[in-house]
Amino acid sequence: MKAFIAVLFAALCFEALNAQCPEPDTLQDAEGNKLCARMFQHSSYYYDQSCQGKVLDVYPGEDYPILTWAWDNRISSLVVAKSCSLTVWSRSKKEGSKKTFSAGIAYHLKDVKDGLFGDWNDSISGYYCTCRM
Ligand SMILES: [Ca+2]
Repeated sequence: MKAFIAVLFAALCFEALNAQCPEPDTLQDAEGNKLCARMFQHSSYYYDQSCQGKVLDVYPGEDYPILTWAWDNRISSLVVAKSCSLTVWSRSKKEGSKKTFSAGIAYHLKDVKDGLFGDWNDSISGYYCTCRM
């Protein structure tokens, strides 16, 4: 089981070849399966390069209250697929602040406020993603 998780994790960890954020209407994985969301390690000042670094593919119905160390507090941009919504938490086990993103592109999580002074850049520690069928 551990080996399987390691392989799966490696597969999910490819780097974005094209830093342009994918379109919510056509979001799919490398094999053509429908995704619920895709999250990225880095963003950029330039909108057309704002989905950079490591890529985390999120499938419909995925519920991860605890992120691995490789992703905890690292996500800087994300795309939510059409008809889907992604709920994130700022602390693991669905604690801390909570925010729901509907279909669309969040180019800069730095610009998404969390309370009065905080923002969501490098702040996501858990997520749940769901799509209307
Ligand atoms: Ca980051």
